[in-house]
Amino acid sequence: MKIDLEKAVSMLQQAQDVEILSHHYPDGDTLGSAAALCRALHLLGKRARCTCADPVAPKYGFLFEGIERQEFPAQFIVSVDVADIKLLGPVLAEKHAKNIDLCIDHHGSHQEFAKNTYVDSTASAACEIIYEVVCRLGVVPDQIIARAIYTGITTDTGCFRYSNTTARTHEIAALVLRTGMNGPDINREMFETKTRARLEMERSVLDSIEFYYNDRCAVMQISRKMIEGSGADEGDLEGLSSLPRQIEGVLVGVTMRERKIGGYKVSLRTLAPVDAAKICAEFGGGGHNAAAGCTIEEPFESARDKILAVIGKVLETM
Ligand SMILES: [Mn+2]
Repeated sequence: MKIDLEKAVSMLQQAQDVEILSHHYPDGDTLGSAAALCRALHLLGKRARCTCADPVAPKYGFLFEGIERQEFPAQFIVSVDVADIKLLGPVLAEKHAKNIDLCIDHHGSHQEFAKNTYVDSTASAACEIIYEVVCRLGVVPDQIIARAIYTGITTDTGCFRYSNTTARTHEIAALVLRTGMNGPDINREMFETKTRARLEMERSVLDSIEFYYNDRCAVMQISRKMIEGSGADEGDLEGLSSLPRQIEGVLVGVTMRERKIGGYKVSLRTLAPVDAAKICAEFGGGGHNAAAGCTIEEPFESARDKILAVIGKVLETM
């Protein structure tokens, strides 16, 4: 059932022993949302903990500093920034197929799976919504909450550069910065500092880029061999998918990442009027207008050709 923000807040107000679920391949937004909400619930005297199928990359470790890890049987389960139950990862998706009480999300392509769903697709990040939730719960954000919210917003907006960035995005960023938290430090850590493994990844993925449709589409490959050869972890891979679209004239940037279990995780970054979510929907995926993803369980060449065929049809009309 779709609910409004007020109802979502009142459910959290009444909830006890809360488990907060993030999506797999966790990014700054799903982790920032979980950390901020968990901290707010602790400040209200409730028990709460964060759960994710994949380990938290070291660059996001600071989000959970100062948040005590609590063990208890969960009474209330809430997911944050999860557009589709599949995105919890296979194990958690099966475990929580029917028992998620509340879902808070900002993906326009959201596929309902929870008992109660609040989606605001105008929010640049789930963290924008979580900021509202925290305040409406009566919690004054401290620096732990503030930096978690800021991290989610800055990572989902590419440091306030993407088209999802609104006046509201900047307003919330300003409000959390007023706690005295250090924004520039977070942005340096998220966008400027790279590990050696990350640099090696960039070297090899840039080399893999191929152009199609009069250079309006660029396809980049991230193979298991590249990942293993560079020693990259999940955090080192994040944001690589924004590289193909940075090329002048490219309307569709495609990143094809080979999965451990075979097949490819495909990430699309597009410029208007190309709708990334619509293209990914053809393969059972989704996301936003400018950023979306799907999975194609085929070897590289056939997976690439399948996505290229759909992209070609879209570009043909432009
Ligand atoms: Mn998000």
